[in-house]
Parts: sequence; C-alpha cells; structure tokens
Amino acid sequence: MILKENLKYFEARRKAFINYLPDYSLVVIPNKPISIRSNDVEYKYKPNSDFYYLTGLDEPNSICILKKEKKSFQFILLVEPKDKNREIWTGKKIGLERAKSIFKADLSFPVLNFETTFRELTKDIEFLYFTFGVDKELDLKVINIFNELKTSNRTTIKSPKSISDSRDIIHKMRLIKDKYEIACMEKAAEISKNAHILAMTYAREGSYEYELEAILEYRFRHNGSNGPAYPSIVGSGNNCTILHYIENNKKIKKNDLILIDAGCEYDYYASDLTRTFPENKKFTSAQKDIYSIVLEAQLKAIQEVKPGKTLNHCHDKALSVIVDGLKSIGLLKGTKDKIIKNGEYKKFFMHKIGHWLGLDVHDAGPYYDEKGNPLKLSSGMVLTIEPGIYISDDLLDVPEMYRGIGIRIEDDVLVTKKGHKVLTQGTPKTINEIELLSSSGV
Ligand SMILES: [Mn+2]
Repeated sequence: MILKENLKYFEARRKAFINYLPDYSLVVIPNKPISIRSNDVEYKYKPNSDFYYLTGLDEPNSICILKKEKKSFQFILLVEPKDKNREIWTGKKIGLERAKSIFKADLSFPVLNFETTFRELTKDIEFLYFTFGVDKELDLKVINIFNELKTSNRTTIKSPKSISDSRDIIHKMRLIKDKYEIACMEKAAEISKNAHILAMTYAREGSYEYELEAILEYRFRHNGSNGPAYPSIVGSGNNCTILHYIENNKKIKKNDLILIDAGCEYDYYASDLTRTFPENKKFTSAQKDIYSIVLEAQLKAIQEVKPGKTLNHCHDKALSVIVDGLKSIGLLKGTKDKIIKNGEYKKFFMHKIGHWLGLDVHDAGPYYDEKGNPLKLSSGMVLTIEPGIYISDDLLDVPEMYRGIGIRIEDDVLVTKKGHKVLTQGTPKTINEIELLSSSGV
C-alpha cells in the first residue's frame, strides 16, 4: 500500500494527463479483474499499470473515471463499498469515504453501479476514452451503453462522437519517470543487486538451479519488495543459451556457467537484472573469450545512453563489438558489413539490446515517434541494456570448446540530463569482480 504523502505524485499525473484531452472528454480506465490460478484460488494481484499510474490504488474491482469539461475536471473512483462481513474474508477495502479522503477522488460510487454512473457522466460528453481489453465484461457494458446513447437521438442530450483509446497518451507519459518513480526503481534495483550477490556467492557445483531461485526470491521479500517482477531465470550449462528458461531444475555441474536473470518489483516498479558467472568463480579460457566480448558490448552501449541518442543506436554499438569479437575467434566469417546486413550474427545474438522499464518489466511506451523514427532518449527514461551471446550445444559447426556457452549481462539505466545513471551499479560484472567472489555460502 502506497504511503499517503506519495499520492501527490499521482495527483500531478492526473493533472498532466487531463491537459492532453479536449474539453468535454470522459476517460474510463478499469483496474484489472482478479485472475484464478486454480479452482477458487487467485493469482497474486497486480493492478492494471495505467490505472495504478493515475490513482495509486491497487484494489481489484475499481474503476477510474476522469471527466473534463470546460476549464474544470473531476476525478471519480468506483470502488467496492465497505462491508464488515465480507472484509473478514477479503481484507479491508478502501470504501467510498476513503476513496475521497485519502485517494483524493472528487466523487466516489459503488462499482456495482457502474452502468448508471457511467450513463449519467456521459451526458454532454463529446469525446469518450476507454481502455479496451483490461476487463472484458466491462468492455461489453461500455459498448452497449455507447450504442444505447447513439440510438436515443430524440433528446437534446449530446452523446460521445466516438470511443478513443487513452493508452497512447498515458504510455507516452509513462516513458518519463517522476521523482517518486525513480525512487521506487532505485530501491528495486538495490534489492535485486543484493539478491544477485547472495545467489552468486551461494552458487557452486552440486547445487540445483532452484536453490539459487529460492535465495533470490527470499532476498527480494526479505528486503521488502513485492517479490519477483517476472519469473526468475536460473540456467546452468547449456540452459544459459535458452533465452526464457524458467524450469530451474537442473543440478549445476563443474565449470558450468550460471545465467541468472531475475529482478524484484518494488511498489509495483520492476527491476530487471542479469549476470552470468562460472559456478566456481573461475572462468575457463573459452568462457573468458565470450564473456569479454559481451561485457565490452554492454559497456559500449551503456556509454551511449544519453539524451538525444536512441535505443537503436545503443544496439548498433553493441552489435558492432559482438560482430568484431565473434570474427576474432572465428565464429563469424566474412566482412563485418555483410554479416550485419545478412543478419548472420542472429545465430548468436538474436534479441534487441534492451527495453523500457517501469511499472511493467517490458514497460509501455512507444519505441518510434509518429514519423516512424526511433524515439530519442530523454531525461527520466529508464531502460535495460542487455546484450548476449548464446552458443547452443547443438551448433556442431562451432569449435567444441565454445558449445553450450550462453552469456547475457543486463543492467537498468536511467537517462539523466547529462548522461545516465546505472541503477544496478555494484552488481559484480567484470571478470575480476566475479573471480574475487568467494563460494563461502550463505
Ligand atoms: Mn530485460
């Protein structure tokens, strides 16, 4: 639950958002319904990120409505009313009163009365914004009422001309993080860093991948985060070459590399961190060859993170290092231009350099502007830089010593006014830093 003093940031976002809208607009953003894991047991709840971004509320069965008329706007929350008997089972609800007193809604209504409230609020509205696809039942209700308004044209009441999607506006806003968001992301990154150090120290020949998963997630919760932001990836040996390996059930063998891609979520903000290291903290010469290339690519790409540059530019910088490196050890042949043009490197580096990071681990927000040009980085954006080289053990045309080596190095980077700040700084990364770690256990 969010601290009351931080709700001012959410209020500022609503004000900024409403400025993008024409007069006589109504925006309806539902929160996500709960989802069932098995029989009557639910998945751990995570609110719809757009809803949370504008309200700070993480209660299911709630709807945010913003109404903009000429020079005035209202924030309306639809929530479950307080009900002592139900709350014994479900836990405390914020209720209609606190929706106003704490969450600063101008009006609040029971969520069960959505249809009546919505019908009433659409009077004299010209532009309706709705987020389809979050709550399918609500999608139908909104379409039905919209149709009903369109067919009752014998009155003087105006009805909305069209339904637009508010996501484009909110997602652009979400690209630039405010002070409170950056604080959450710094905290998430710090907890993830500590969890990785603990797992790296614990790892050794004979332990199981899931033991490392348990240590990471213990640390995530122990340090006050919500838990993992995405399923933790702990791969050893050839499993390092599988991009989204989450079985995490293999026993770690002597000289195996271990790839850990795991990040916690703090106040719903994600971190996303990857390190690859040998179980005994001693790189073999083949592992060193590949690791050095990925590390150089990652450092070069991070150097380029600054206002005015693009994520594609960072990708190209890293790619150039990777192609040179793979050529120098004979895994790619021919001219650099041809290798890049024909995509021959994709056999070993098949994903992009990174992605936006925020309330969603692969955060919302466009990567290209309206003209189709890559979006320029600007202060307040947070992204990941995560190059990798993956050499599956079934690539029989590759010298045997390189087969089964998979390496990815990933950090979370905040774009600042003058350059960048690596939020996950301090997680052992150079060969020396990793080899200095002991295997002394937890
Ligand atoms: Mn990532």
